[in-house]
Amino acid sequence: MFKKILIANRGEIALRVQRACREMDIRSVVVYSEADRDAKYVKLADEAVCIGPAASAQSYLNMPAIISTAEVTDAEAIHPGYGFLSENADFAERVERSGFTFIGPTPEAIRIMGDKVSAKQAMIRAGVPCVPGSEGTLPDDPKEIVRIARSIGYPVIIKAAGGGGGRGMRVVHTEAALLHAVQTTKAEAGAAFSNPEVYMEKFLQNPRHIEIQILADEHRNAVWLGERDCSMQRRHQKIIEEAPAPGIARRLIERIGDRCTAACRKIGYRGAGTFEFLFENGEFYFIEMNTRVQVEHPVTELVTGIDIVQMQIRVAAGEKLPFTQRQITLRGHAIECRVNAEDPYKFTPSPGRITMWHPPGGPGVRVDSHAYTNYFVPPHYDSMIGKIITHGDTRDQALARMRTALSETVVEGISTNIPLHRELMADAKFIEGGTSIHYLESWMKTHVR
Ligand code: MV4
Repeated sequence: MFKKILIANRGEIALRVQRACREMDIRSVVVYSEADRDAKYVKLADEAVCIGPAASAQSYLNMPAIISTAEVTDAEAIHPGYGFLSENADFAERVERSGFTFIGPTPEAIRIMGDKVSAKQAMIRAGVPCVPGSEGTLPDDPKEIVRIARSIGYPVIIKAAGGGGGRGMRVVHTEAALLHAVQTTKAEAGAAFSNPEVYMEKFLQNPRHIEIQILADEHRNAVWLGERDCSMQRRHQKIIEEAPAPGIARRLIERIGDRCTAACRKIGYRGAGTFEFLFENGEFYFIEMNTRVQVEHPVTELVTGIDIVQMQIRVAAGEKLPFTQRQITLRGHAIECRVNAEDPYKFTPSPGRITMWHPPGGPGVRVDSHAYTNYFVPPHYDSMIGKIITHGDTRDQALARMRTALSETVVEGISTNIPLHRELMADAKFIEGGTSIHYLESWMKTHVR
């Protein structure tokens, strides 16, 4: 096992990775920007090195600074967390070429999944069900484009191969609007991702966002750890996630989970990963794969009892997964509320000093946060300051515990979205379960102002 790991991230996930290291008796090095000098995880780390100014481009995205810090501190491996360099294949490659272990998949696997067209082709070949659409990227010939759209049937969605996470997409309802939409999406994709290639899919009008967590080792073992329902989102920012997904038959999940692990074995995937699906009318459709640990990983940890970050470290060190699929059982229900420093209804960021921080506690309550009383939330980064996660034997119990947890939580000095979470935990449709990806945005229209 590694003796020392460098954590190339900030905020709650830097603290989360550090906790995994400590439990495994691994020393941790954190890199930090000038804006994160006073962060709790910087003080708690065995070693901490300032690598640049607040701007991410000069600190958390600065590959030479991060790799040279690993060199001078004698770290053996680099954990990228989520965001920043976590899904950058070039970074993974430079880490490995410099003689360190990248705690994640191979650069090749990251590259395949980063290109949404090659990801989809790999999944089709591996037997994972995908949204009906173009076979590969769209051709230039307008007649061909029109023919493909007719064969799929309107509405269709044009997506950039280099996009993902909601960037570079356009919905088309009629043939009259098709060619202009394709041209515009291509131009935008060329500018944003330096890759103008686009593909086409049937547009699903009211799906849920369900994702499958997997773990794989380099010995071709792969397991799936159940699903998460991440449908409660606004502008592609998730705010509530839960496991399991309410109302979906176990045999459907098992079938799709087995497809995901078969795909992992087929492509030689290593590490933690998430298969994202749209779920509509009882069917799963693959859309993208994330090759990193995700913000919402704790809900899966609570229902499986498996420490996903520790498993990432163990498989990166070449160990075999310590369990088989049959040994994985799901217990109870978990819900996560992301706590953001923002106006709860206008969603404008609210950085600044937290003058009072009282996190909740009690049975079945977990708080993953780097915040504390007197912590200054810097304006330069994502507004998430932590996550409240509750677990119970049933969804009702997890919900009741979340209501209690939210009622106990005190954050003063900045605005947070906790008032929004309190309302949603009392919302009849959310309590019923199974709301779609459009629910929050339509809820806002009827409940705000
Ligand atoms: C779709 C879709 C409907 N039909 N693809 C948005 C994020 C990216 N991961 C894929 N996205 C979507 N792809 C087809 N064929 C609707 C979305 C979508 C969405 C998906 C997941 C979570 C939130 C979303 C919000 C708006 C649109």
